[in-house]
Amino acid sequence: MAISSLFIVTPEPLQVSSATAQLKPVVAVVMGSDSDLETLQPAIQVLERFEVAVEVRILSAHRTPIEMVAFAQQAKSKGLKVIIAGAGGAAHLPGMIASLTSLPVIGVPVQSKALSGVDSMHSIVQMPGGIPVATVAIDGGLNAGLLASQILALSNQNLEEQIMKFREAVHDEVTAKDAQLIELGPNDYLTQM
Ligand code: RP5
Repeated sequence: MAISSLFIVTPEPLQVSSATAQLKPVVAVVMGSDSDLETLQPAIQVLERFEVAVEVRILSAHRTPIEMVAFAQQAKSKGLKVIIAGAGGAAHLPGMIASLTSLPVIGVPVQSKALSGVDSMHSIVQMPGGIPVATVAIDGGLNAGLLASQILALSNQNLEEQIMKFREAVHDEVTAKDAQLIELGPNDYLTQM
């Protein structure tokens, strides 16, 4: 087994069934720019892995505010349950969307060139009282997808079982690495990383 990290953990190959692709989306993954897509991709992939139907959009709080408002206002009536919103820099998108819907919004601060994403994180995490946004780590797309899944799993036992299976895979990956570290010792382990 190669030692390098398996994240995103894939004990089974990622397969999006055509049935999932046709389902009505319950999670939206929205981003301020296509340059954010790579950061959001782990969220999309883990949701698809759990067969959660996803809508993916580019909606900018600054560049396409009218489209962003329309999306947020219609989100609940369209059947969406959770919104993941990623943005970088002056990252107003998650907060603006949260102000226009009662759906839970998970913000993903995208690493910016100038300030390494600290600007994005502060913009997203420092919401004023009254309009919450749940904020994951800078570039924390995977955790955003997992958190959205956990929210949906409150009323979906099958999904909860899949999340627990995923956690088992995460656990097994670490214990396998631990065993290999014990066997090889740190110097040889490092050369194989
Ligand atoms: C934000 O500005 C986007 O979320 C993106 O992270 C950042 C830079 O956008 P581009 O200049 O790459 O389009 O609105």
